[in-house]
Amino acid sequence: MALQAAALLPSTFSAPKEGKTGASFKDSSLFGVSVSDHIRPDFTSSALRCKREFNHRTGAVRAQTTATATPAISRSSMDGKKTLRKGSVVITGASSGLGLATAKALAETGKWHVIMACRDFLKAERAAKSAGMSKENYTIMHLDLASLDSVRQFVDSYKRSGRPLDVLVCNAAVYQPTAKEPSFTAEGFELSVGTNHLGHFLLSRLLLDDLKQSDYPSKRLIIVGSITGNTNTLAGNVPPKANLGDLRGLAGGLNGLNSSTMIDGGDFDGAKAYKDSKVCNMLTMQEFHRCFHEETGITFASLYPGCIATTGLFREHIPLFRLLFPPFQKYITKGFVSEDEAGKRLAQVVSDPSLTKSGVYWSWNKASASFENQLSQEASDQEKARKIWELSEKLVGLA
Ligand code: NDP
Ligand code: PMR
Repeated sequence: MALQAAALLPSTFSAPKEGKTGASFKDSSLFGVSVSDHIRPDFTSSALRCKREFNHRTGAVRAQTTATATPAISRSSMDGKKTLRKGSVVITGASSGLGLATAKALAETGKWHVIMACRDFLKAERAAKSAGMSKENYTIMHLDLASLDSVRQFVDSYKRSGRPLDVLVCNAAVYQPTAKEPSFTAEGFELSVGTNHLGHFLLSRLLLDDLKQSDYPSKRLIIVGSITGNTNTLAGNVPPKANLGDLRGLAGGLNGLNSSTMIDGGDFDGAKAYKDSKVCNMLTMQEFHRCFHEETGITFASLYPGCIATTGLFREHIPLFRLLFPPFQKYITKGFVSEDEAGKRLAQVVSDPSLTKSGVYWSWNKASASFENQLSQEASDQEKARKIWELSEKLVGLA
């Protein structure tokens, strides 16, 4: 399959300029400002989607006044030193691969409590143990992104737990490259887009207010993207290419009954559905940024962590692919990164004080330095982002 794909590659690619960092590390939102408490916006309501204009009219931005049981920064009465409480970070799909490596990297610092939001509780518990994570640094909570009821239940339990939410990482994903027929989420959406995009869309929307309430110095919503959704790269030009078309399949509910299972309305293709879902992830991050960064101070970011060719993502691929993919990425494309290294990269996007710029798609160069990458035309199309947002709101029951 890999060789077939190579033969189909077009000859003109413009890969992103690695190593050139266009990143501006200045960001006024590091010490968060947020909307006045008396105007508590309902972030789940479609009518109040872009509240920036609302703020401009009312001038309602002022310093955060939300009372929390344990303020993020407190001054010790003994020596007057400022101390920062542990950050609370929710990571979806933390039972393996990138999510687990990130959970481990953050837990090891002792500065983070990681909420591992996983569909398989036992698997997550075993994974945390074998990664050597200490009990006091993590909590496992059940979340099945392929069920919107489960997403809502997770959000309810999280809110009831009374924990602050400082960072949310939308990491979980499924990839079905060999599926001949589509499979579906509990609500009947094609599984890859249903899980990777729609499940995360509902989760982030329902938790946005909790992030806003956080008094942590830098609060963030991170949605993991990928190079394979970006057709301005070599990897993104390996067929089947991501293409959301006019969104007719998404508008029809991706159910394979009265609509196509594919966003663009085409025939089912599991590999394309995954890549399309990654484009949705990257567009959603940008729409969040446009609508909510200014008024909430939340940093919205996406990233391509490198090719982590050994993870469970390829579990449904043919055995020959699983055998050849890691050496191919290591020695031919040189895009390979270990799970550990990728986990450190995502942990950086979670906690590094220099990565607070919002609306950015982060990548890393060969020296493992982060840089702001360029998204493909489709993955940065504002009009498409807005339409996907509106259609997704309808599908998940927010509009
Ligand atoms: P893994 O398969 O190792 O991890 C995926 C995680 O998602 C698993 O923990 C899995 O749970 C979880 N998951 C799947 N379905 C659901 C669901 N319905 N509800 C809750 N959790 C679910 O793959 P990776 O670590 O590689 O992937 C992590 C992220 O990295 C994805 O967003 C992927 O797109 C992205 N990425 C990966 C790259 C790579 O080269 N591997 C490259 C670029 C981006 P379980 O353990 O129960 O199966
Ligand atoms: Mg790809 C610099 C070149 C590069 C990089 C960084 C990746 C990453 N890949 C590259 C090139 C190529 N790949 C080339 C030239 C080929 C044809 C031989 C090729 C093939 C290929 C296949 C068949 N690559 C793949 C597949 C998959 O099934 C993976 C996929 O698309 O999953 C959706 C994949 C990937 N290549 C990558 C990365 C990161 C993946 C995993 C995709 C992801 O997680 O988004």
